[in-house]
Amino acid sequence: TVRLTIDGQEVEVEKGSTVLEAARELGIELPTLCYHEELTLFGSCRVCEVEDEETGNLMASCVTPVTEGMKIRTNSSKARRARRMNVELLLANHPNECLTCDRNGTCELQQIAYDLGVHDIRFEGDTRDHPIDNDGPCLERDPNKCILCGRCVRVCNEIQEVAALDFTERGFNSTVTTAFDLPQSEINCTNCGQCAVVCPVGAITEVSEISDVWDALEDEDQHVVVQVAPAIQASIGEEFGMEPGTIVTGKLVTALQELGFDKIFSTEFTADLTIMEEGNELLKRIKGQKKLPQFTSCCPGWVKFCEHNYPEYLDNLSTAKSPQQMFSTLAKTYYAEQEDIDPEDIFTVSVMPCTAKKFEKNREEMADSGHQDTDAVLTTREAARMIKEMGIQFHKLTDSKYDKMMGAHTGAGTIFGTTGGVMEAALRTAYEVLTDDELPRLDLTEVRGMDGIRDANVQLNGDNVKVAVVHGLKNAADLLDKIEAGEIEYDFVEVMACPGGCIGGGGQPFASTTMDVKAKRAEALYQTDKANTIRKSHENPQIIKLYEDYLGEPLSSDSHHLLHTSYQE
Ligand code: HC0
Ligand code: SF4
Repeated sequence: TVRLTIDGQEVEVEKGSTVLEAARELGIELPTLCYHEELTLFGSCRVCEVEDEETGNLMASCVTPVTEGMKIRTNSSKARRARRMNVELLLANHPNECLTCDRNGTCELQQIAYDLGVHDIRFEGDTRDHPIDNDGPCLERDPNKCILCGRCVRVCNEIQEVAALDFTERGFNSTVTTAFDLPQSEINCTNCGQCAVVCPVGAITEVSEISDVWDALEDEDQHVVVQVAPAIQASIGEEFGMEPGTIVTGKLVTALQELGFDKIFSTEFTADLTIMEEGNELLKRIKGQKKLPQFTSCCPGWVKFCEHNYPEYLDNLSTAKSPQQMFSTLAKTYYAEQEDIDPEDIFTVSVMPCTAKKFEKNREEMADSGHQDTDAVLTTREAARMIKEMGIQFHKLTDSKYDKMMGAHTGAGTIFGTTGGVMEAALRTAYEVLTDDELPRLDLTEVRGMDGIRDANVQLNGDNVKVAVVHGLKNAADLLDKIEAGEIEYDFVEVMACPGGCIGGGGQPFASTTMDVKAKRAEALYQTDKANTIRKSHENPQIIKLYEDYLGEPLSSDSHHLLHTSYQE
């Protein structure tokens, strides 16, 4: 360990720690912009500068390693002036659009400028005039707002191993962009949105579909149906000042009623349906009819990653559509028929923790109902914004329940929202379908947790089934490479593009990109599962009824037509 003094207080930290970490150990908060605890150190923004008491030198605390006997002052006037000046320099060529910026109120630069008391900007900088990239359905990139902190570049390289973004040019012309400056929608970007989540300012945001949804809600001829993804209930409360992991399912349903949706349903319903289809597909593959391992296919970021980088594994992807897409197809077929509504008049909205779901809905295969199945996708942030726009006092709302039929769900559907949840849900059902016995233990803790790659052996009717769970695309790539090299072998693998699974999705509240926040959201979903009286997908009474009344059985020809899809190299 190393001992040092910060602002007169002694602290002992591990060798190799940084001054920033030592300061945080003492509860001293320093402003940061380029720093992110899940990413490598960068040290470009210098808003975390502190002063060495002995030499009077300034240093960026986030990249300076501690040394024995060091004496640091974080709040000397020299350090404070330096930090303020660095922020002024950033602001000197930053567009003055705070009031209309998507990140107004959640922008880290805005907050730091306020906290450091930046009142006037002494430098006159030229503003930049780069074109905005909003070609695709998911993400919008405004390089003029970019402060070159490199968090997006690092998350895309280090966590996702996609490397879609990088710095180009130098000095004033320096910017972050794609190879050949192509639109982000035309490259290998998976639309995962992790770059947007870590961006401290408004340089990368989702493409908003809020106005499409308002239009539909105001159109009296449209029957507007909304589905809410499992992860939303554990995170949207944060947008209204609640603690991460506060479950707000009932309040959210009430809020969506107040917004004017005609029916409020849950994606957990079709998560249960996915298990029925995907689980039976797995059993079929294990009986030797198709390729193993089977990979889950519900995460559109992962699907696109596989299409781009591992096309030789496309036959291993489950053909089951994601719950979002199964839901929308059924809303315009099964539900339309049951309720006697012309599917032409149904507008389907989903509230998703994800930016890639906006891409998924636009895939040309996603029209099995005879119409585009999903009409609009709102991220958690967009849904919260609509609730705020209506002036709804979210925390004061009473609880309501999802509408019947496509709102019925089990605990298995709920845990889909966290890494490992799809696997656990699938195993609960596969076990009982195969063995005809009741599962001795419902909490399959082997596949829980936040480790990047987890695996387990499960006994299914005398067969040893090897399963694995990965989250974060770099972890997925590592696993695939090992499979390819013959180093490991699995029967069933769950892949989620975002660290933590959907609870850490690219559409989630900004304030919380750290693993401990994600762990709290995950824990909340597990608790919700535990509190449900029905915890296995095949016991969902509405799913049983759906098969009886409409689909026949899992993998029937109707199921194939409506609930399964194909992939593109
Ligand atoms: Fe997910 Fe989903 S669990 S991808 O993580 O499968 O986005 O929450 O809605 O579709 O159900 C996201 C979350 C979903 C889907 C479900 C799956
Ligand atoms: Fe990289 Fe994901 Fe951002 Fe695309 S959306 S640039 S893959 S981090």
